[in-house]
Amino acid sequence: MQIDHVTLHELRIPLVTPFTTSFSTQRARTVVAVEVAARTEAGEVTGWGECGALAEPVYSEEYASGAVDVIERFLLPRLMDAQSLDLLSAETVGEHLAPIVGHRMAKAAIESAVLDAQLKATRTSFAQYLGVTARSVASGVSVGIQDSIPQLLDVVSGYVDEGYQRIKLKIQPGWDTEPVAAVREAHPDIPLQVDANAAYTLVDAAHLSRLDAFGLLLIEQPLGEADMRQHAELARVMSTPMCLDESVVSAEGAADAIALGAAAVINIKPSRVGGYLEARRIHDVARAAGIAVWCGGMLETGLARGANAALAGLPGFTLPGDISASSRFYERDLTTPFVIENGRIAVPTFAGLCEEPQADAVAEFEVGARHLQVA
Ligand code: OSB
Ligand code: MG
Repeated sequence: MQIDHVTLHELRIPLVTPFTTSFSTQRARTVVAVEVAARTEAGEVTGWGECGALAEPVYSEEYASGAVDVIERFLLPRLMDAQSLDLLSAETVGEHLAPIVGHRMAKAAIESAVLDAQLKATRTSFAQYLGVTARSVASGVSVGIQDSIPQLLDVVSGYVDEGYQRIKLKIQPGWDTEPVAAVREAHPDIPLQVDANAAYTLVDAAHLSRLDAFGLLLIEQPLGEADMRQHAELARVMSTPMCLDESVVSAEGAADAIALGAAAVINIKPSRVGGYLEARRIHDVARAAGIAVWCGGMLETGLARGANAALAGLPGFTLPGDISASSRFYERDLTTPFVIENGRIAVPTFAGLCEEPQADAVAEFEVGARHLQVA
């Protein structure tokens, strides 16, 4: 494959409701989307890749405008060196970009765009590429921190009525045992889990253990990103299964977390770990170790939501993912919206990772674009 032209789109898409986590309140999603125009044996194709980085470095150290900078200054030049030797394919992107440290969400966006182009050129769906035969995956929803418990109960009931099969509550100090108790009381049988986004320390172990009373599927990332040993210690005092998100950014890290007893479950977010190919490797490592995984999200648009659904069709994804309908976050998506049907999201059958975004949607939400002639 030869890439002739790359466009870095910066979009700002309003959310249907603010999304509050322990680290921020978001009212809109800033999305960097990489568009590559490539020449392949099958002719000219366009590929798209979404960058998971948020506008601010609050979930991880990456942020949207930083991703634009590192893509333009450091990642694309590496790719172009590779393509001058005719070594470019989706499977080699990771190796070409490996000399640049970190910046996994930026790398994932490029790998996704190249993979999308490659699959479109060969008229292959992402599910076919992965060997996924599942036609749909269970849909879970991530519920942000609310202003009050009655409001939380309203929001959760709305999602239960829409058919979501699993509820994830964001928690933080001061918003944990009470909201969880209230939701559990209102929905005694709903699969329920919590996500703290690193808002606690090991000193809170006794307090967090009070969550054990609510029959949760798991507790996600209670402690800091670097606190692997402390997560292992907390896992020993809690009966709720320990799940890592922020702390696992590679297959090697997943192997370490499992060996240390820091993770009984892993949230696999393709963007966090550098792309779908590394996400697959983490799935393989976890499955071999008997560790459950599920597919997390970064408020993906239609450029990545379907690819997440396809990934979640792999057999190790035994828990419902944060793979909700487009309408969970967006009134208007960039592509045909993903819908929830009987609590499930369909695994896409179109070629590539995503549908080509609608030009008028891109125009509506675009706040900036960089056109890079690279050939
Ligand atoms: O920790 O899982 C998280 C969104 C942004 C950053 C971090 C997280 C989240 C979510 C939303 O929980 C998941 C989704 O996309 O539905
Ligand atoms: Mg999380």
